[in-house]
Amino acid sequence: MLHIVIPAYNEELRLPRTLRALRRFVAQRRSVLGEVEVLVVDNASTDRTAEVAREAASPVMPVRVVECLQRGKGAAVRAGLLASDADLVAFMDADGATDLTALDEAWRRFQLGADVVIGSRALPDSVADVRSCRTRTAGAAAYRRIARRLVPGIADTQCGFKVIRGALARAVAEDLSARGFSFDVELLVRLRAAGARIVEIPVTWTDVPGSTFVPARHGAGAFTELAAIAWRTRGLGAPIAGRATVWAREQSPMPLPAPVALPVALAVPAAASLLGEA
Ligand SMILES: Nc1nc2c(ncn2[C@@H]2O[C@H](COP(=O)(O)OP(=O)(O)O)[C@@H](O)[C@H]2O)c(=O)[nH]1
Ligand SMILES: [Mg+2]
Repeated sequence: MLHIVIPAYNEELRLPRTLRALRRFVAQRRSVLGEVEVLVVDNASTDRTAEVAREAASPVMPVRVVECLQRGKGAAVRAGLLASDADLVAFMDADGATDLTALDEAWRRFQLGADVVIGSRALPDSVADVRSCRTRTAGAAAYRRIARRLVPGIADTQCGFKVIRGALARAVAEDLSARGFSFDVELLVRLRAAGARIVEIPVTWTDVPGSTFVPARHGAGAFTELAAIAWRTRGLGAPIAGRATVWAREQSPMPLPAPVALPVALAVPAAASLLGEA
């Protein structure tokens, strides 16, 4: 069984189209994917997000609404992962930016032994129609440089499309503390530390207007959060050898201190120096 988590904050306009496309896709792939349920995580929306999600439910593709009162994409995805109980859990954005054929490729990679399959807009075969403003593009390049220090070898940590083996996703989600847009980096650091085999696949990605990421509002927070992640996960480092039992709760890393709220002026240089960038 596959659960697809969609974090959603005020997505009444973008979600219906995404759910329609997903339903068509799931109907075509039923024999391969088996049962598929969508978990829309309503992140304290003030619009009709929950209603439009429920309206999209069908026997082919049930839709469950999970409430998450704590704001932030990270908080929403975490709530969705913890609410799932499927063998495989995917998450993707409400805008449907990633072409759904990524699920076919992810499925194939799981058959070949992957534990985690992440979409990437930065591989030679990726097709990414990115139409960001200059501030976001420049910020994204700086962000990528720092993120790569935390998860070396991963070209695109921020693509909204990721699929994880269910038990692994739930074990790792328990420990996630990043609540904002940088949670992907913490997720990847922790998955790697758990010994998971992470495979990055090229995706076709279309820029969908109406992004909830506003550089002026979320940019600084994303960097601050990255610094906090670097600090919190500093002991995790190298993957644990072998992978048989690493997902058991008792083997999870030691408890970590509460999130550090650094002012951004300190956070970016701090992140850079923690990561050897300074
Ligand atoms: N900005 C924001 N997005 C959230 C929040 N909670 C969930 N989300 C969802 O996170 C996803 C972010 O994707 P999107 O807005 O397309 O951002 P982008 O793809 O990075 O430009 C969407 O599905 C949002 O609805 C939140 O508290 N704030
Ligand atoms: Mg988007």
